[in-house]
Parts: sequence; C-alpha cells; structure tokens
Amino acid sequence: MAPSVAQLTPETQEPLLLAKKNGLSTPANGTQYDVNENYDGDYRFAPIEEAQVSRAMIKRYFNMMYERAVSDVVIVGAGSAGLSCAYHLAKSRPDLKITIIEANVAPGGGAWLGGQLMTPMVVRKPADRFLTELGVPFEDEGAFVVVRHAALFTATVLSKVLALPNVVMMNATAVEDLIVREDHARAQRVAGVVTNWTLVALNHDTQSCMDPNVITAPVVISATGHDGPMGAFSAKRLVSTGLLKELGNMRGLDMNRAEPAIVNGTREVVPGLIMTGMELSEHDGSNRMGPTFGAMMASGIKAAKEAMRIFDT
Ligand code: 48N
Repeated sequence: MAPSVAQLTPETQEPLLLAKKNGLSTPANGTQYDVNENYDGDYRFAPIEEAQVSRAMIKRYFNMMYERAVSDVVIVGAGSAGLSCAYHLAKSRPDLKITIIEANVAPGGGAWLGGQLMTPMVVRKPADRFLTELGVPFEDEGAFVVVRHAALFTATVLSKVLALPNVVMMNATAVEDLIVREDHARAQRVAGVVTNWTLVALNHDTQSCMDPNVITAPVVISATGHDGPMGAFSAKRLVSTGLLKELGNMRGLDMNRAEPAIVNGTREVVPGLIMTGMELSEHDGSNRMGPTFGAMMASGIKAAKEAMRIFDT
C-alpha cells in the first residue's frame, strides 16, 4: 500500500505531487512498480518525473564537491600513473579520502587518447605483476608483455578505482593552481589545489572565470603528464611560484634509461607535493620512453607508497 502524501518527506512528496498533477502515479521508494522486461513489444519502465532525474544527479554531484572540499589526498591527472597510484593507495589505505581531478572529460591520458591509435599496450617486466593484480590479460613476450588493447588496461583500472568507496573523481575539471602555505617551520608546503571546470579554465580569455573552487589536502600527488594543453602543470607552477628554479625539460627517447629513472625518481618534490609519471621527466629532465607503460604503473604505485610514508610519519 503506497503511503499517503502526508506521510512522505518534502523531497519525496514533491515528485508525487508533480506526478499526480501530470496524471502519473509515482509511488514512494520500496513500492512494487508495474514494470515488464518483455522484449516482444511490451517493455514497461517504472514511471518517473523528470525532476527526479535532475535531483538524483545534482544532489550527488554537489554533495561530493561539498564533502571533498576537505580531502586527505588529491591526485591530479587520471592517466596511467595517476590511476595506478589511486588504485594502490585507496586499496592500501581505505581510511583516506582520495579525490582525483581530471581535466579531460575522458580519463586515461596517454593510455587512452595516445594509446588508442595503435591499440596494443606494451608493459615491460616486472610491471606485468600489476596487470596480473588487476586481472588484465596479456600475451607474454619474454622481457615484456602485451595487452591486446590499451583500453583493456585503462578501463579495468578505472572501473576498479571508481568502485572503491574512498575514491571520487571529478573529470572535466582542471587544477588551475596549487594552495601553498607556510608550515610551522615557515617552510613552503603544498596544501591543496584550486580547480575550475575545464571548459571555464580554457576560456578565461573569452569569458569571465568562475570563482575557483578549492580543495584542501595535506598531500597532493601530481600526475599531469609531459605535454598537452595542461601537461606538467604542477612542475610549471612550481617554477612560476619560485618553488623550483627551472624545468629540467624532458630529454629524447631512451626506453632503458627512461623507465627506471621515472620510477626511481618518483618522490615528494616539495613538501606536500609528490610527483609521478611523465610529469617527472619535465621536472627532472629525464628521458622519455615512448609507447611503453610499465614505468607509469610502477611510478604510480611508488607515489602511493610515498603518500603512505607521509601519513605514517
Ligand atoms: O597519460 P598522461 O599524460 O600522464 P602519465 O604520466 O599518467 O602517463 C604518461 C604516459 O601516457 C606517456 O606519456 C607514455 C608512457 N609516453 C611517453 C613518451 O615518451 O611519449 O595523463 C595525464 C593526465 C591527463 O589525463 C590530463 O588530462 C590530466 O593529467 N591533466 C590534468 N588534470 C587536471 N588538472 C590539470 N591541470 C591537468 N593537467 C593534465
């Protein structure tokens, strides 16, 4: 028996009142709907009010923004390094509130946009162990393995990261600045990020900008890659804020030098800011490795371990 209108909360009451006005009976939650999964011409959905759809989305999106204004870790960039870091950190420390900020609508970075033109993904051993942990199938070629489509890695790690309860991702959202404070020892410390919707961030010259949104966090992990409209964002911002003298600038391609340099160089580059992935090649001046992704995965995992070290001290 559907409860009477008077027994419903204002939120559930309004759609019911709207439904009655439009001649639709939308009973409150928990009531059996007259649905029919019949593919022979009589498929029936539960009835709905359009306002309910908007409210279901608005409530969750803006609650998430409100709640994550104070995060434990912000990961900037959802490419292969950022996503590998998010997976390892969120699984190892389910108590930490991890917020991923990704400028593109589509996450994945070079493992999605770049990796999709020639789709197989090469991963050098021992980084294949991360693929095994994720359950991503691959072909073993001896010194390296091949995932038959880069999207198989990216979609798998992304879906697992987003299924973890302590992770949220704001895509189509750009980090436009870093929050930098003096700590008790008067040392400069990164303490969060400033964000804006990317469409606004890319149009500051043509439109008035939104008031930037800030997210505070004791640890920021920057994984913004080596080029692109906003690539190496934090490395460049450290230079313009005087926290880094100059960029090292990424050197030419040398797979055997580049991959260990990125993994072993993954670290807290300034207090509060850990750098991972190809952004490090711009910060340190290490080589690029081209289309092999094992270092991104291992660097992301090392960045997660560095973050855990900070929280454990
Ligand atoms: O894939 P990327 O660019 O970066 P990584 O470090 O995760 O992986 C790098 C890898 O794809 C390679 O470049 C391969 C190995 N090739 C190497 C070579 O020699 O050519 O992902 C960075 C992500 C992207 O999705 C960007 O959209 C995003 O970061 N991003 C940002 N997100 C929010 N705010 C920003 N300011 C920002 N800048 C970049």
